[in-house]
Amino acid sequence: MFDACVKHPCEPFAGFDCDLVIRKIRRTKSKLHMLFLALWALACAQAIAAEPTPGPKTLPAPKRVVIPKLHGSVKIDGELTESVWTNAATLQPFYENDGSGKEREHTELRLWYDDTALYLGWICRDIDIQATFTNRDSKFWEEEVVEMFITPKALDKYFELQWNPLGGVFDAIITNTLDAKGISKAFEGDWSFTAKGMKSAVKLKGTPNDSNDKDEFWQVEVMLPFVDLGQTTPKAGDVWRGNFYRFNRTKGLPVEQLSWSPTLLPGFHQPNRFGFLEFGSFQ
Ligand SMILES: [Ca+2]
Ligand SMILES: [Ca+2]
Ligand SMILES: [Ca+2]
Repeated sequence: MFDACVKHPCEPFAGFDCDLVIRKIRRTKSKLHMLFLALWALACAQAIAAEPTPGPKTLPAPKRVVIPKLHGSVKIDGELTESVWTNAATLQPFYENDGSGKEREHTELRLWYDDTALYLGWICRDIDIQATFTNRDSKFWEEEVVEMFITPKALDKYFELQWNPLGGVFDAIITNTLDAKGISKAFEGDWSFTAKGMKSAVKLKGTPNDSNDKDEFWQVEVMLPFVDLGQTTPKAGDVWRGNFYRFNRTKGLPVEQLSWSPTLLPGFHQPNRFGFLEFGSFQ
């Protein structure tokens, strides 16, 4: 509308200062434009502020795995060479826990169980292995570590177990306070818990804490008796909740906070986002 007037001369309006009218119209147009932009920015800001934090139920479903029940003896020495490992469930690859992408290197976790225990076989490709802690219940997540969070039932109370490249072990029972949407508000750990019957061993190829050369991998073999978790052997079809995580560091690059089933919420301690661990039948 304004452009139409500007394009056409103002002859019918003799006595008017046509240029002045056009300048006023342009100023008015400019002010309206600014006002429109300001209102639009305000509306956008309000929309962003009003956008609710996504609840666990609005996010993609967590992953699910069937853990096979197998029979086979293993020597817990860090070597995953026993034939039973080839029939285990395999979880791979791992992803950034915030959903921002796939891991830089490669993580693989093998899982199976028998009448007495759950078995985990971790294989972590790693060109720069970084670990110095060895004491039980060290803050391994400040270096490099793989972790399992697992619960047979309640989501606000679960076990946290960790293994690092030097054979270090962390075990605790976590109590997590969840809000109405099921998002973690706060959590605390009872580090005095000890998985007394658990056995684990590491095999490593590389030179930890020397970033000038290129390492290859570290792996962990774990046998965790169900009795350590206060449980009897699960029946086929039982479903527990759990997730598997890894902290990976590489000199000069951001720390990777990896998970099998990304929580897509802040942090690893989001039990409503744990995966579904179904115990399978005997194979
Ligand atoms: Ca072995
Ligand atoms: Ca402990
Ligand atoms: Ca590393």
